[in-house]
Amino acid sequence: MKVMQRRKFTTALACAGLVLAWSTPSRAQAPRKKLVIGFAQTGAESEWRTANTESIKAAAKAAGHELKFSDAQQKQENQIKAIRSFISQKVDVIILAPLVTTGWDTVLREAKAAKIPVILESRNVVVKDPTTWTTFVGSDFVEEGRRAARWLVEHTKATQGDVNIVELQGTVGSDPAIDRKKGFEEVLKGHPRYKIIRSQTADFTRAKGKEVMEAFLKAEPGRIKVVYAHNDDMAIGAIQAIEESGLKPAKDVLVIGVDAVKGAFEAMMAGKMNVTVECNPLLGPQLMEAAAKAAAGEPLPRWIKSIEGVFPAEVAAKEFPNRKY
Ligand code: GZL
Repeated sequence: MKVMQRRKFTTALACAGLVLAWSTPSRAQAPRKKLVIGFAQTGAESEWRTANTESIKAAAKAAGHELKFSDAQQKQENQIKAIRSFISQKVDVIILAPLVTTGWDTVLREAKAAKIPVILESRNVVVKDPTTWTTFVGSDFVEEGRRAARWLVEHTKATQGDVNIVELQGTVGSDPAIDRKKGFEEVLKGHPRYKIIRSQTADFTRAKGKEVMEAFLKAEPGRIKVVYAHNDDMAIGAIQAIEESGLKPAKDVLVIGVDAVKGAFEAMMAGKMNVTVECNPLLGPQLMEAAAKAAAGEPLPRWIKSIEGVFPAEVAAKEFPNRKY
């Protein structure tokens, strides 16, 4: 075997060994030590968020870690206060579900100075110094937006004329709201008859989803063909508004949501919703694995991405028994 070939072969063998070592927990691996983890959650704005909190609490308990939990009630300043408190308590790891993408530079620098790794979950941030956070555990929101638009184009290709869409956006400035809008619009760019005629935040909640949809229906009588909601809670609120206006949800107005929570499956089984794009909240086990590696100073990927699907109404009844959130 020529020297170069042998060298390549040896290198390949070494790399294969490395990958295997990283991905196959060695028998001799020391048991993970008990961690003290500070978790700054956004609040309890949706079914998704409730399932997310439950998953993380259960996984921390199962791993034998102490979880210091803070509910920010949808206020970024409360999350910043919680992070500062975790730093003063010298926790081992901080998990942050950042309400919005900006405003984190100073406090994340403080965590870095205190040598406490920060793991982002469910939403990402935009900061000057990306080394102030270790990894993001969560979904590809742009792809979720693309999937919603692809379903709509495929599902309405037999119709004629303009397809007027109203959009219920998530929390202003949040990663999922920005990126689900971006992905949806990216796909529709190639289909000019699809027009977003109204778009407004309803803050990921059912109550605001209903309120904003009522206003859209009053402002655009008889024109709205589709409502695209950045989460199922707002879609369910919109369904109530559509019904109270005398129209049939999922028939007169197509209803598209994101998350794939149980409420969406129930609405689809009742014939009131057309499709939901999955966004997995059950991130607890992945987060505990990442926390243990971060605390041990082991390498982590910058993004631990969730694997997700799309669930149209036709499969809702069959899939519903399998749903875990
Ligand atoms: C997504 C998460 C979003 C959900 C909403 O990772 O941040 O926030 O889609 C939740 O239901 O309120």
